[in-house]
Amino acid sequence: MKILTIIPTYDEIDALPGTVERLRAAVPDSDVLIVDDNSPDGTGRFADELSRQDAQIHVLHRTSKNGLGGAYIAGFGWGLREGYDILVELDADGSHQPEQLPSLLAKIDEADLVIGSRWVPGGSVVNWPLHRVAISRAGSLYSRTMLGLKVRDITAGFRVFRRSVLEDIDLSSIESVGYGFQVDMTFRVAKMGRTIAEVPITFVERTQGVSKMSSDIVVEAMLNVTRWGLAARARTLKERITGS
Ligand SMILES: Nc1nc2c(ncn2[C@@H]2O[C@H](COP(=O)(O)OP(=O)(O)OP(=O)(O)O)[C@@H](O)[C@H]2O)c(=O)[nH]1
Ligand SMILES: [Mg+2]
Repeated sequence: MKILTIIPTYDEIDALPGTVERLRAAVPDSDVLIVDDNSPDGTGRFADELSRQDAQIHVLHRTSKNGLGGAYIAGFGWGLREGYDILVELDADGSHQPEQLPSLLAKIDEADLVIGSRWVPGGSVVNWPLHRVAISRAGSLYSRTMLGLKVRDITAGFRVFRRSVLEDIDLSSIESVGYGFQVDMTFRVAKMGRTIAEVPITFVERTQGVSKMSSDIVVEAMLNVTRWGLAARARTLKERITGS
């Protein structure tokens, strides 16, 4: 099984070295793809340096900051073309601990998508203020209810996909940039009837660099979830009325 871990970066020069080193030690079989959006702090040049020193590290440069969703879609495209079987999403900022990746990978035999979850028994968050916990839990609960999903941590960004599930999703039709991207992917995988498993993780708030989370990203996710949820309900109602 060929594994690729995709790490999107925007101004992560302080955090990226530790994350990559830990990942290479924790899962030596996984190749790494850093997707950098022309970070002003030189993260892209640093990533090139890493890739010169280690044949398993690759870099994809994009011209400007275009959101986490766009970075992952570009990374998935690259990974599928290069023939990887398993594609992993991992933040650069240390929130997702590479040492926990083996427990996610262990579940991919049984599921098409494995989510590293903060909100299943055994999962937790370190160093989050109460309001971040509240936003994340409320966001997951709202999305779960609106979209009829069973997943507890829908916005989570520590994930493992089988290539076949990514091949079956029309990645070019995904517009969301922030958390909405993770929700959108979860919804699509579930609608396709594919299996989703959640594995508990300890999510550690970043101690280096600057968060790219913004209220725009939360609002985008909420509006999209509402739109998708209502559209799904309208479709069900129409099917009931027309009997088709
Ligand atoms: N390539 C690329 N990467 C991005 C972009 N926005 C965020 N990222 C990366 O995506 C990962 C998650 O971003 P964060 O800023 O940590 O967002 P977050 O985890 O929602 O917010 P915090 O909880 O505050 O850390 C990090 O590795 C970022 O560098 C972007 O526009 N382009
Ligand atoms: Mg983060």
